[in-house]
Amino acid sequence: NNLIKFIAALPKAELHLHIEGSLEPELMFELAKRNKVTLPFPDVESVKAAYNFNNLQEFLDIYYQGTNVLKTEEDFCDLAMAYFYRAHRDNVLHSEIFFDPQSHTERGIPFNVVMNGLLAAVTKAEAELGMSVQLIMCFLRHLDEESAFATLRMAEPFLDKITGVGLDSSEVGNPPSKFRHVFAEARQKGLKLVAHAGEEGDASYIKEALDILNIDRIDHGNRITEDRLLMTRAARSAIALTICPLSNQKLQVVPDLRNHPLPYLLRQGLRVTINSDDPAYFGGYVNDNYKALAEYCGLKAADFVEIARNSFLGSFLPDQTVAAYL
Ligand code: ES4
Ligand code: ZN
Repeated sequence: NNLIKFIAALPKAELHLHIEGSLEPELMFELAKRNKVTLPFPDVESVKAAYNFNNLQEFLDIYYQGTNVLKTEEDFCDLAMAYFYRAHRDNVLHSEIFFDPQSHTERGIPFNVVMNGLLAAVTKAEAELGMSVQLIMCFLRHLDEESAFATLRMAEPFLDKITGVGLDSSEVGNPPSKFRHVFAEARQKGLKLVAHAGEEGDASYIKEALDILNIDRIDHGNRITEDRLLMTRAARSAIALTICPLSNQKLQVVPDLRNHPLPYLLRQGLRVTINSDDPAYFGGYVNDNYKALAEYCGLKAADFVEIARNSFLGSFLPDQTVAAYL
């Protein structure tokens, strides 16, 4: 109980959060009503009952379905504000949020609508809550590289407001190398690079993301434990891993949290962080994810201090700003 309070009071950064994955069923119904969209569920309870996933794909199918209620700038702003208020309550001082433009442009929502809505929320969160926020635009890896290039071109007018690009969606069968050219171009434009790797895919996906895409941070990366040399390399280069315990449990990546690799990775000197991924779908925001590691893996206050510190060290904030948080 003291540890729970300690976790709640720790200043932290969140580095792995899909804004579309923060869409709570209550807001989903409100937006469905506002936009006259018919949901395949009669009520909030039956939506929640459907959140039982055996793997990443089962989750993604329902996650993309949820995004159908998002239509206007106001919708995107409301979605993001709901997350910022919630994260602020968890003492999140800085957040780097993912968004999936292709899941919206593919269903006819203009790129600018997504951007303007999210940017309005970022401005509001910075002013009202004193949070800092950065945007990371993700490419959907189940789509082809040409579609990712088209998305990067649409982002051109907003590049000063986008910190980096990422890679998400169905991992197995869609290796990082599929996106080598578009990541190289994003790098040339001065963007930071991240990629989901080693969530369901094996350690070779992490190695490719580092060697071929030149990523600055690894999203998930749990399966790095399978490659000892890669683990040593990650520890030496102090590359951050954005680990999401409740996500791993809900998607059966780590069915029993008592077997979660995070404590081992921390002891091996890797820069691990704790994040919520898709909190509306996985049953908890960032503090709940910290708590899960306390409860199931016995992590202690000093471990959480290190992890919270890692969250700022692994962020894309300027060095001076990071130093002020440590
Ligand atoms: C995601 Cl947990 C996860 N993995 C891959 N892609 C995603 N998109 C949203 N959540
Ligand atoms: Zn994710």
